[in-house]
Amino acid sequence: MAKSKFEYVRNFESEDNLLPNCWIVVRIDGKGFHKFSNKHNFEKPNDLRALNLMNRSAMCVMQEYKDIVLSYGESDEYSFVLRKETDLFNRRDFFHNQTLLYPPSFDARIVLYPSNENLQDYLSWRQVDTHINNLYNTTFWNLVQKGNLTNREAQERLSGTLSSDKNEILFSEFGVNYNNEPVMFRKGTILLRKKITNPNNDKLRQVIFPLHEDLVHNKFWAKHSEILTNNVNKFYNHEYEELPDLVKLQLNVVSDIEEDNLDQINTVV
Ligand SMILES: Nc1nc2c(ncn2[C@@H]2O[C@H](COP(=O)(O)OP(=O)(O)O)[C@@H](O)[C@H]2O)c(=O)[nH]1
Ligand SMILES: [Mg+2]
Repeated sequence: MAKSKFEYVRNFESEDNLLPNCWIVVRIDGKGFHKFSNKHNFEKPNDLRALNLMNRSAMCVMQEYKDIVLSYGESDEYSFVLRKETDLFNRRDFFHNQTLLYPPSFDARIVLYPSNENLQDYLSWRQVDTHINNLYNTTFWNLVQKGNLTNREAQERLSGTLSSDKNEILFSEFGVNYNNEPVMFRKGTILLRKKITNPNNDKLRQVIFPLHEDLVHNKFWAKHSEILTNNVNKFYNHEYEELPDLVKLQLNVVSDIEEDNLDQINTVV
């Protein structure tokens, strides 16, 4: 094909490949969610509909991009961890400044973590952040909604308090034991690929499974050793009496994407 005189502008495209041999984390964060959640009457401090929608959307992202080994979500953010060997888009910086899920819109950043320890620390950082924010927000909204404080008064009341003080306020003033708050609010959501028995036909089936476990401690990484060792074929003996809705959704509603998935899995089993 003849080159036009305009062709030279291609030289302005700079290579922005990501370093090989590193974990790639893409974190998206809702744009202006403070306003968005107010305008859409989100429940305070946690809106179950919004969180479930975030989890469902992240599940779809994982169905589309098989190189995502783990996703972690809370509030208006989600982190997607791509396996070290991924060659997705030739490791080009494809998410930069690009909206992943909409509406609403999200900003995205990519961070590289060379060691397993770095990746574990990254996820621990996000989960500890979830804890700090959720304990604060739960106490704040109890003070406002049940304690009849204004937003400003609640903010002043909580200024300089420790976790133990907030637990105490919740318990002594509102009869709330923070540890009994829904675990999804306290720990966020971890999405992993797991092989389970499909109760519809007793066949093995790989699904994206939501967990709300503590990932700061080594126990999590030992229990879900496939994340770091890249082995997804182990059977997962989940401890739930009933499968989470997100899993049921995958077992009952077979979309085109999932049909692709099924083919792959049937050859593995
Ligand atoms: N009421 C409510 N608000 C939420 C929920 N999840 C996120 N938000 C709001 O979204 C904001 C997310 O924080 P951040 O990303 O720092 O703020 P942003 O720049 O406005 O998106 C929080 O401060 C809340 O105002 C929710 O479940 N319920
Ligand atoms: Mg945001």
